[in-house]
This record gives sequence, structure tokens and C-alpha cells, in this order.
Amino acid sequence: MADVIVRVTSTDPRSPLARLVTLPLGLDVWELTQDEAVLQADEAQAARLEAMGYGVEQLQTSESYVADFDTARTAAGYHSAGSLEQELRHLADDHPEIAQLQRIGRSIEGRPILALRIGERRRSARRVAFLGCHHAREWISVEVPFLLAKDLLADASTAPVRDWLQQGEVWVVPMVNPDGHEHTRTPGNRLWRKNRRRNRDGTIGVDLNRNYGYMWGTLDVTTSSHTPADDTYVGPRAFSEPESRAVRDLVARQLFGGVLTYHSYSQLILYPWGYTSGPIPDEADRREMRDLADDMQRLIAGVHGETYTAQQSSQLYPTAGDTTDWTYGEYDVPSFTVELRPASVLAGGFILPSDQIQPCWEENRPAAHAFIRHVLEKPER
Ligand code: 0X9
Ligand code: ZN
Repeated sequence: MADVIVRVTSTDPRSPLARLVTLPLGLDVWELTQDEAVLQADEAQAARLEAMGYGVEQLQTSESYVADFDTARTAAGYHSAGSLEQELRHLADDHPEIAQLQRIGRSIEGRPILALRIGERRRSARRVAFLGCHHAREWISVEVPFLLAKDLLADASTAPVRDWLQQGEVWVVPMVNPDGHEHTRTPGNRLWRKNRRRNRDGTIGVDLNRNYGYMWGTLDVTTSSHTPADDTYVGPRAFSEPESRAVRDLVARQLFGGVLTYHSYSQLILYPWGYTSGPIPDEADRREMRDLADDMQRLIAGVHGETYTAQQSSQLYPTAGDTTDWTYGEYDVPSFTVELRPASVLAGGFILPSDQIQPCWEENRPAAHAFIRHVLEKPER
């Protein structure tokens, strides 16, 4: 059955949009605001939504969307798993004193999951982590952490980067999901989201951003599903996947003072919780993350004028088992999900034209720096 991209609205107060994501409908939700949702569905799902009383407007078939945006020009400039490995290796080779490439695990299909450690080696070092590409189709989420690493190394001998790298370490894992990313580079698969796990029922893939072990599996809704075929399948148990285990074990070894994970799209800065609409109980933590998210929003807007809205994750939609609920819930460290460019599907959605990579990185640079500074310079508790 053909997949379609639809805009869903609600005029009937008995079927509000917020309810849409709390039902186990197996939808692939791309955008969600008070007024409308943009999502990918098959035709039967779209008909069911209409029958439930929602307004359903077809924007495009998935096929024509990909055909419109996934041009050779759009794809040029993005890394593959292989070209990323090569460039990370060069960065490490060119800066042997302060950079080191580590394999932190292997994917289901055996690809290395790579982390670049940047900083002088000191036992007492504070450490901060930037992650990318839990979701295969979110190619820009590889490029921003990669460019951050490259830029830090280029600036390593001048303040303030020099001081950060003396004081602490920045760890960058640009591609948590190399198998999924490689899959999106094959014809017909540009919109793949999950990893490439063969599930017991024969379907493929676990959503790596539902597989972390804090409140894992406590929701069964469209945006956090227990149905293996669904795009947000949480997996059979927490940390069932080698990719999420690689991140778990890295965090356990390095005890980062903060974690920021890049995704796309929608231009958002999200902080925990995702699993509940309730706020974080600890008021100081709540203020710390909210203030930092607001600072990042301002810093980003100051570069090219783009708005990245700071909010609690669950205000977007509820999920259980995402990365930042786990890093905050388990380690009590400031944790953010940054949803990168663009703002909407009309500007490309998951298929961001490659001429946007540079401005997207430019606007995220001062926010990433603010996060590094915050974590590395934070007084001991
Ligand atoms: O659904 C996700 O995993 C993230 N969005 S994405 O479009 N990149 O897939 C958002 C995760 C943040 N957590 C919550 N919204 N609860
Ligand atoms: Zn994502």
C-alpha cells in the first residue's frame, strides 16, 4: 500500500490532536504542534484517521516527496558510514596529542560505532558528549557533531577551545546507527528510521531512541510502540540493541557531565522528561536545563535568525526510553535533544538540501560551545 505524507488537523474537540499520538496507531509522526500534525501513513491508516473525525489533507505521496527532495545535489556533501570513518581517522591522525578515535561497539551488521575523544588526557577531566544519527534518515545529525569535532580541533590552540581541552574532554559520536544510515543510501529507502535488527516476527528494526533503560517500555502509543513493525518500536527489552549498548557503555565508562544528542527535524531544543508530561521534580535541575535551553535558543537565533524552540520533550510528544531521559534519569546530568533544520516538511523535512549543512552548523556552533562551557566549568557538586 502506498505511503502518503498528510497534514492532520482536528476540529472536533472529541478527537484532539494530542490524543492522536496517545493511541497505538503505528503512525510515523514528523511534526506536531497544537494545531496540526504532519505524518507519514499508509492509505488505510489515513482513511482510519478520517473516519475518526480528523481532517486529513494529503501533501504528497512519500515517493514523490523523496523524488522532489532527494536529488544528487541534495545528497552531495553528506557522509556515508565509510567516508565518516575515513575523515574521523584523518582528524585523529592529524592531532595525535589531543584526539583519539575509539570503536565503542559494533552495529547489528558489524559496522564500527566510532567515538572521537578530544582533549588533553587528564584523570580529573570533565567530559561532555555529543551524539548524532540515532535515526537513519536524519543525515544532518551526523554532520553537525562531525563539524563540531573538526572545528574544535582546528581551534585547539586558541582560547577558549584551548582551555576547554586542557580542562576537559569533548567526545563526539556522529553516527550511532551506521546500518540504518547505509540503508537510507540505497534506492527506495531514504526514509528509513530504525536500526537493522531482524525482529522475531520477521519485521526489521528497533527505534534506538526508544531502547534506553530509563522508564523503558512504559508507554505503548504511536510515538513509542511495542509493535515490531512500527517506526517507533521500543525493542524487546531495554538495551536490546548493540548500538544503544555502545552508548550505554561509553557513558558508564566516561561519566559525562552532560550529553547532547542531535536529531532532525523541526528546530527544537528538548530537555527531559519525555516519558511524562510532569516536570523534573528537582527544581535546581529543572532550572539549569531550562535556562541552558533558553540560552541555546538565543544563541542559535543570533546567528541566522532561525528559531529553535526550547521545551520539555514530552510537550512535543510522549516517548519512553529516549537517550536524554536515560542520561538525566540515570546519571543526573544535563541532557538535551536538539532537532536541527529545517523547520518543516515544506523546506525538505528529513531531506535537507546540502547547501543548508554549513548554515545549520554555523547556528549550532555557539549553542554547542555554551553547552561545553557549562559542563566543563560547572562547579563540583
Ligand atoms: O521521536 C524522537 O525520537 C525524537 N524526534 S525525531 O523526529 N528526531 O524522531 C524526539 C525525542 C525527544 N523525546 C520526546 N519527544 N519525548
Ligand atoms: Zn530522530
